[in-house]
Amino acid sequence: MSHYPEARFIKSADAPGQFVPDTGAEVAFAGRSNAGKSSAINVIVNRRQFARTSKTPGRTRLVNFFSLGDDRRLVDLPGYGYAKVADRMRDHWAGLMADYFEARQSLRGMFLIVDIRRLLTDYDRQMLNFAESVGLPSHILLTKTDKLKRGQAAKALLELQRELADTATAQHFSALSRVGELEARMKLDEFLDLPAPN
Ligand SMILES: Nc1nc2c(ncn2[C@@H]2O[C@H](COP(=O)(O)OP(=O)(O)O)[C@@H](O)[C@H]2O)c(=O)[nH]1
Ligand SMILES: [Mg+2]
Repeated sequence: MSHYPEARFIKSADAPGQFVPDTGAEVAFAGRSNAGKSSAINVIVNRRQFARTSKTPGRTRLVNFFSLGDDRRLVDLPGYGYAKVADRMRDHWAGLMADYFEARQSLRGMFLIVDIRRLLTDYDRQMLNFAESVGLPSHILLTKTDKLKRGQAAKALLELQRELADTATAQHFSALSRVGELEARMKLDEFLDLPAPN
């Protein structure tokens, strides 16, 4: 049984005019391509194939809105990170992200999905900056922890937490072993329950 039984895809947007009405509360999910964002969303919502794992042509470049019921939303943000993204595409992406973070009154926080073997990339730092610039809390899922030995995984999390200091919280996660599933869901609910910033 899903923790969000009413979860459903609403729509994809390529420009602010296509965003869904800005009411209620939403949490944005960001992550470099292939970090494991779609897999993490599927585990948190507890539905196989909810946010399609890997490449749904087109969708990966769009802002995808999902309803969680009760005017609460999960928003799957476009990632980049393939070496050869054209400058023009990257500019469009940066503009769309800036518009999204500045426009959304209903935005309560960001989940950033990071591959534990890669740690923070320039993309991740940009996303943390977007959230911080509009005063939003960020939470990092250090995913694919199943790929590392326990000691290595613990060390990676500690190093990340030291680097982040107060800018974000972080936890271990694995879509494969489902490590961190409950913690992630609790954090998502916590963000969705935050009051609107003034
Ligand atoms: N071992 C392992 N593989 C994962 C995990 N999460 C995702 N993957 C794999 O990583 C690849 C990219 O995952 P996907 O969710 O599509 O990444 P996205 O591009 O960020 O949405 C796929 O082959 C997944 O099966 C995880 O926690 N553990
Ligand atoms: Mg994906």
